[in-house]
Amino acid sequence: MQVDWIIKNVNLATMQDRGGTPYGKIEDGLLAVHNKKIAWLGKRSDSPVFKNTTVIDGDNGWLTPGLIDCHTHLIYGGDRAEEFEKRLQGKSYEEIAHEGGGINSTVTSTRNASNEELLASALHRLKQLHAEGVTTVEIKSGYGLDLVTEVRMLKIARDLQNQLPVTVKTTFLGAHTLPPEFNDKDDYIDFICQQVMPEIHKQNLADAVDLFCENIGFTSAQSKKVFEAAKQLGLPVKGHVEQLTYSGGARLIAEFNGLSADHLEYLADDEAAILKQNNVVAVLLPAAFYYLHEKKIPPINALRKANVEMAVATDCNPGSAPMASLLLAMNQACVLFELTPEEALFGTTNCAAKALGLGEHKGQLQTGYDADILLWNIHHPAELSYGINMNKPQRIWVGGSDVGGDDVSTS
Ligand code: DI6
Ligand code: FE
Repeated sequence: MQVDWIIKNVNLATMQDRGGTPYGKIEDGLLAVHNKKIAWLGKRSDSPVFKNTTVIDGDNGWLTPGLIDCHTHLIYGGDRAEEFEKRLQGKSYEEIAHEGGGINSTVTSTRNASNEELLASALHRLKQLHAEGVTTVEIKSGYGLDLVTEVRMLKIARDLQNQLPVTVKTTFLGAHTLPPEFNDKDDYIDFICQQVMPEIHKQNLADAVDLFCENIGFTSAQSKKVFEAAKQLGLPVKGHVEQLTYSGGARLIAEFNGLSADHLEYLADDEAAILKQNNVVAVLLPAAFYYLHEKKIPPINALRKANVEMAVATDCNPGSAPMASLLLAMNQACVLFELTPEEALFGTTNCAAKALGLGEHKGQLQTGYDADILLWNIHHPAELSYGINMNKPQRIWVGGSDVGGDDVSTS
């Protein structure tokens, strides 16, 4: 068999669909890459003969799929450290939002920032994610809330893909909050549906449409209008729903066969089955829960029982989750939401790929899948959720190419 390279003396956490061994693990495995894809994987003792190929020694470490951060607001101007201080002096996230702070303070900073500034600060955060093994990232707009700035944000998101070896999926989040120049939420929804979304679609800047269905965001009737506009343009939908209160947004996403329902702290137990029936991935965002000091965790047992795919993401944003560490999100998912480390790793690989509509190409070590692969110097994959700032991948391959890692001395 002719391949570009193989790696042996390694254990594989394949993260293929569950039901088999934990983590889909294959000990003393071998993996072969050809033409940017995984060409073969299995037990070393079962492997075919690979002639004239580069052989890498995995030093008895573990291979996992490249990590996928399927929910971020990576691009924004300024920061909200002073708001963090106010919250610790007793003001709630909602109170700050009602006073014109919160998301709108970042909207002002983002509108005022140059493209270069926005790119540089987002690139810094993306480098942190990438150094931990993130090879695919979703990036939302939503801090422009006017046509010019939403377009700028999404163009910068697309451009980030040229700056680092990372796949970027973009999401239009026009329905994030009511911007200061509007008085009426319905008027604003009409504006984004009729003027902003079609233009963004025309320029091919968004892969999906998101919204904030919440008492400080938009009602489920307003959300429905946004989803209908997206559907007309053929764009898949997702949403920030049931985060701070119950709003019925998750049901709406299911009705539109959306990619994912994100946050879900206030999801009703019996709605888990509705998500499953409509193939909606539940995206858990424990960093926002942590920063906002929330009390109610998502109904994990109900989601588990209904076999809903659960993804885990950073939600990296300046207000409720100023955090650029997907491994820490996995740790928080375990400690705060009581996911198992295996579920957390499924959450940032297999399930995260499905949340982005990439389930056929990414998120698993599987023949024919993209060769986005990480090599970790660990004894067990649970270590990835267990340690805080203890692990970085030794080697990172994207589309089969070695793009670095923490230990280049093994090359
Ligand atoms: N929910 C979130 O977690 C982010 N947006 C949203 O709708 C937070 C946005 C922010 O506070 O800037
Ligand atoms: Fe978010």
